[in-house]
Amino acid sequence: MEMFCFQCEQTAQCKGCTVFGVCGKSADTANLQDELTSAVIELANCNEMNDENTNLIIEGLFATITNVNFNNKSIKELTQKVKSKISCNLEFDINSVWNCNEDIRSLKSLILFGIKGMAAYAYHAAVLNYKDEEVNKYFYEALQGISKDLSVEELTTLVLKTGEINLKCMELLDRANTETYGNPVPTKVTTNIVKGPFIVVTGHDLHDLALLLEKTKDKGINIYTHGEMLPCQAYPELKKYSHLKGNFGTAWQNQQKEFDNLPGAILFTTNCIMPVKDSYKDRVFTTSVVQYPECVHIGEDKDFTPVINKALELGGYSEDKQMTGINGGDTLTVGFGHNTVLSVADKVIDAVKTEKLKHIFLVGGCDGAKTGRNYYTEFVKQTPRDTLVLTLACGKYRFNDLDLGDINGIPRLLDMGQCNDAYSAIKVAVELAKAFDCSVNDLPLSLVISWYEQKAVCILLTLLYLGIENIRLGPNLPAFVSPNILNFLVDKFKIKPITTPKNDLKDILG
Ligand code: SF4
Ligand code: SF3
Repeated sequence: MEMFCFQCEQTAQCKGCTVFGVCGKSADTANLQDELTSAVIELANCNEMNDENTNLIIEGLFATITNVNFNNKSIKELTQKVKSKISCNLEFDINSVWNCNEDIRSLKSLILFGIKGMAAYAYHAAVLNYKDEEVNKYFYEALQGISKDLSVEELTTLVLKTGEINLKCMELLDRANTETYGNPVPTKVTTNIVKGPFIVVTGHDLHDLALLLEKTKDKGINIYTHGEMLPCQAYPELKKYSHLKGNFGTAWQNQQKEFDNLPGAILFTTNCIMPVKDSYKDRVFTTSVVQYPECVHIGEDKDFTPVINKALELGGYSEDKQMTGINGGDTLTVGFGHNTVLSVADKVIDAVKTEKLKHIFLVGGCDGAKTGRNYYTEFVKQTPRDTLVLTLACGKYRFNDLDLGDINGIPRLLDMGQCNDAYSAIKVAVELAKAFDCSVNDLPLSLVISWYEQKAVCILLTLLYLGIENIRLGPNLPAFVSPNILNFLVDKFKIKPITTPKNDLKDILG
């Protein structure tokens, strides 16, 4: 075996990538990422918590998320930086986790992959100067737990605590984003591209987008969001820029096709970057934790000059270009975060009471390459007209160009934002439960989740920590969940795999 990685949904044969990553990660890169993870665990065990150590832990974990960093040189440099700070002689090798008893491995993987996702959220919040002592402290506790000889019970407690702390972390990021850029407001976004030079910005980092918008405002360059950047169009302090023109393309797994010979520059601020093809390698730029060999990296000075120059050099399309989402629609509506949805809570409650609204679905999570993922398109298409669909994260590209109509003036499809905006969905569910004086599980609400990478893992753990039952998960169950741990999740939380849209809808709606 040349490598071992089973952290994402597309892992080879639903077991593990052992020769080369399905994501394009080579064995070298995978092993360097393992070395980085081991070093981060040593640091968390040996050192006191301080800002410098915490930043290294967060960056180290974030860099190993699926489709973030393919650049061996930068992974080695980061590992050296972490190693140079380690203040004791502990030697830890993450392979000891991959090789241990399958239930322990499963629980430790849930914790490790969960805190990787949480590290991404903590990183975005920290960029905006929002930090939380409890969140930061937990990185050390969880990493120590992974290296210790703990029982199944002790590890299960840590798994659920990961969900608890991730809720705090998502709340922190929500505050960071909304206090810095305002509360998202409903906004219609076009998928069409105007002629002339342009830059496509992808990933999850609002701060990078804000900086680029400011730097390009008088340059005759238009900016388009892509992937998880789409919800940024709804934040008042970002949408105020008139050259933020629309959204380019669909979810991450289509980038090799959509970026092929693109006459514009592309800036990656986070995952998901796929192996970059020669036909557009010269126009891909990375920043923050994302890196790809041979692609220019914009460093901490955030000097976007090379991106701007490339956009000007390429010149964009010579005529306006009509483009659509995967179902043929050319308008996407965003901006239904907790603030907007709760402002019409009375209407929603009234519609439920008068039976105009029978059920609410949360259909969200990651998108991915598996063909079975059209389940989510079909599911949403088949939801009855007296139901609402809340959505978030990049899985929504499967259906966000559909016009589902409205109920009492409330659009039936409500885009709550990025994956981290699962916080909004939770807040809305909790408020509705209060209004109906019942538990979240007793609401006419069902969660149909798609997962791919580790941010989805921490969100799932948060939902489990909150005691939310009957989550439908797809397109596959994680390879790192052992049969015993799966039985536990099924018994305690009634978690279930998706089947077919028709069966699942019938089961949910009775
Ligand atoms: Fe395989 Fe996913 Fe790991 Fe990539 S991230 S090596 S696809 S399990
Ligand atoms: Fe998507 Fe990569 Fe997970 Fe933020 S961009 S959700 S997969």
